[in-house]
Amino acid sequence: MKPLRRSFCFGIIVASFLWLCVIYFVLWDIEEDGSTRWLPSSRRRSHLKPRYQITGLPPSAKDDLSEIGLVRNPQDQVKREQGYKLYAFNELISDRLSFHRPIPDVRHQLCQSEEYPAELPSASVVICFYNEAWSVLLRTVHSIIDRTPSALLHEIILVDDFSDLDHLAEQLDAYVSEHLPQTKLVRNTRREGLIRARVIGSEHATGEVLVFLDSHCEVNVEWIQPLLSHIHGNHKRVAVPIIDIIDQDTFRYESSPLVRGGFNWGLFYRWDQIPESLLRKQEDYVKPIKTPTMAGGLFAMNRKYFNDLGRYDTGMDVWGGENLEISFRVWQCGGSMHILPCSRVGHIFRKRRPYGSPVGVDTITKNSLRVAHVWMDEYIKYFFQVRKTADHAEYGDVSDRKALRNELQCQSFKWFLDNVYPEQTLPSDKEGGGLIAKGHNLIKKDPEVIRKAHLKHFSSTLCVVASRSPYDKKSLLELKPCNPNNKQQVWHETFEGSMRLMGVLCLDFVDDSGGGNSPYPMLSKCHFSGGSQQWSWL
Ligand code: LR7
Ligand code: MN
Repeated sequence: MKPLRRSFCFGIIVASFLWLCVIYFVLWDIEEDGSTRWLPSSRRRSHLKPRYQITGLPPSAKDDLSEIGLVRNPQDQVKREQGYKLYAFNELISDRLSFHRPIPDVRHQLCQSEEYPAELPSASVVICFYNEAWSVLLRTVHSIIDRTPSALLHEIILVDDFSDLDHLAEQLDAYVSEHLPQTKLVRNTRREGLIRARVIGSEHATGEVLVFLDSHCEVNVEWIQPLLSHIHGNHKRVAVPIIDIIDQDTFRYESSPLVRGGFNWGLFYRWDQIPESLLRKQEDYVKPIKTPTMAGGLFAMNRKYFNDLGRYDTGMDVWGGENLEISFRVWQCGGSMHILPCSRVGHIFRKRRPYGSPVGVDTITKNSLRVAHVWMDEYIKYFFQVRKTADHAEYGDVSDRKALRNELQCQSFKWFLDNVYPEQTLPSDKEGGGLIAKGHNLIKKDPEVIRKAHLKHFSSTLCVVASRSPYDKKSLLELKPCNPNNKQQVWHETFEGSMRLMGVLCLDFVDDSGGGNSPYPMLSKCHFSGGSQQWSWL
């Protein structure tokens, strides 16, 4: 009996050790600074994980960057810290990677046999940048030169939005003139913000098609052909690639799933599931997919159409809102917008925006107000319902944009919702959630859960739990010692960005500042409309 009991104990110890390893790797995350935290990070953005088989990704591609981030000496340490401070990504790694590095071809396998017309319009690629990292900016440009057939690349236009970092001054002039023959560098003489900077870039362009990209991208194999083919012969189409993820910490290039653009009533862009009816056969994964909106940074559009349609609202400052504005405008004024799944461009997603705004912190509210006043008709009330404080904010004069809408004889916002975005639901007027379903629309009852995890406090061993019961619709929240076995501490993160305790009630942000209280979180019935129930990872 004795040896048996010993080996039994030994077995238990081994099993527990293995179990701890599993917990460690599944739930703990290693932070930028080397510390660990309990939450899975945005780096493992599982809502951006592929839903279908990735092809062409070599098995070693996941590991080949593991050595490259090592901090070997104090200079490395400084570079790393400065990089995170200035750009919110790991510049140390970027600097060690080639401008011409290979990236995995993550397209659906059917894309490989896709054929494109021999004659396609050529493109002016416009890239605006403000204080971008040297190696990241140049890798963006080189990836375009390396992976775009020269007949299709009319030129690259770099618009410097009044950066003040040294390497972007003479050093960049010299690099462009020595190494980048097809590239024009335009310098703004004051900070315009990305919206006016793009308009300035478009004014310097002479190609038939405009392609806009952010300054921290890498284009993938045959990225431009699907976009140009889609626009060719039908100039009122706007073409958007799938935006893959370049990891801000490791610079790994990771495939994104096929999702499309939506928005919530606070006028924030969100990723939506593609309705199942559009994805029945394998071929559906490579065909153009109608999208109500786009993320904003990466798209192709006929240049004349861009101008005729009113370019951008140049009354918008710095960042935000222009992506929904141009999406509404395209659809409401007779155009269309599609995602071309065989076109893939990687983009560095960051946890924070590393720059401020010279005209005030909150340009997103001003810009969103301009969108709402010009394009949303009576639906503007839902915007104010969600963004309660916005109606006191300044948004300038929008009369010229209203005149543009008249001149182009655009459709109503109701038309847009009915015809382009019937999946959108309206927020409720009633307190405490509930939904008004629009006509035939079904509300997704069982949203996809991205992950289940404890919400752990950063510097303690406490976890967020309901102070009453997880089934109590008005329960406040409190911190209690984490217990990995306690189901009542498990939050389900859903695709739309809601956090549901045990998958039932939603983490809600109650802004009762009108009543003199500071905002606080509580549990509420899930309303599926983003806003106060949409959470993102910082
Ligand atoms: O004042 C500025 N001037 C600029 O030239 C501020 C920024 N910029 C440049 C900047 O260097 C970058 O190249 O403009 C580009 C976009 O700025 P980011 O990278 O800070 O924006 P983002 O990627 O966080 O934001 C997304 O939404 C923005 C709303 O205004 C723009 O439309 C971005 O282009 C857009 N990016 C994408 O769509 C990539 C996918 C991200 C998602 C979702
Ligand atoms: Mn960006």
